[in-house]
Amino acid sequence: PGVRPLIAGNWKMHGTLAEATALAQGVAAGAGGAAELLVCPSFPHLSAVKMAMAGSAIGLGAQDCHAKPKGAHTGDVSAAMLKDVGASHVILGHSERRADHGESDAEVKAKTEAALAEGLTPVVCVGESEAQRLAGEAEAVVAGQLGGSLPEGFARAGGVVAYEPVWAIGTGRTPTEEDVAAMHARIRAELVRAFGPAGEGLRILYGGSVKPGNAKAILALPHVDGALVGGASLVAADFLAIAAAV
Ligand code: G2H
Repeated sequence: PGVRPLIAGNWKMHGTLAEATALAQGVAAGAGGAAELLVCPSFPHLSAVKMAMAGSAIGLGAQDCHAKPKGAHTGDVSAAMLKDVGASHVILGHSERRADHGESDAEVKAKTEAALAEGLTPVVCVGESEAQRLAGEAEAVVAGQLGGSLPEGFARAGGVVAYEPVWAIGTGRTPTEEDVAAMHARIRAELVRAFGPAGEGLRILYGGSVKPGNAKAILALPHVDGALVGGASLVAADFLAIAAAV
């Protein structure tokens, strides 16, 4: 209550330019309601998606940025470049990047600082592996990731945290409602500990196999201020159904 929910679509490495454009048009055509909407296409599709959503209030996010403002970094993209093509947000430290590219908390923190310096809103992802959950370490792991990944200016800039248990990503499995609620309460406590009262107003998204069928129950939980949606965000009607479950 008090925090406007954010429903973010993480399109990952999917689709053609034509498909991304059509998806953006479909989302824009059906947008409305209580939630703020954000879509995060791959880099080559950002500009076209921005144009396809022109006139809508839907935010545009990227899925990564480099920690440095510019330079000899072949294949990388700076926060300034994202800002320049109209992005408002950037997802950082997604578990797929932590796994595929070995991104550490320190690197995620540096990237988050770069995003903040450009006025982009970071969506910083954290989450435990299945082995860590089974070992009873989930909350400690996530608290450690938050401590290592969130820079000082994060709260001032209205940064977003996404809790994505790695074992729930793209698997169709989700934690129990109790486990989601407990983790989000812990994340809230960590944010307040780190940032004081400003931590109360920051959005904490849940991500991992969110679908139209489970969105309502998840979004009703305390300290769940929205969702980061992967697979289901690739179908405009499903993404909009999740947004309507807020
Ligand atoms: C988790 C999520 C979006 P999915 O990565 O970030 O993907 O909804 O496909 O589990």
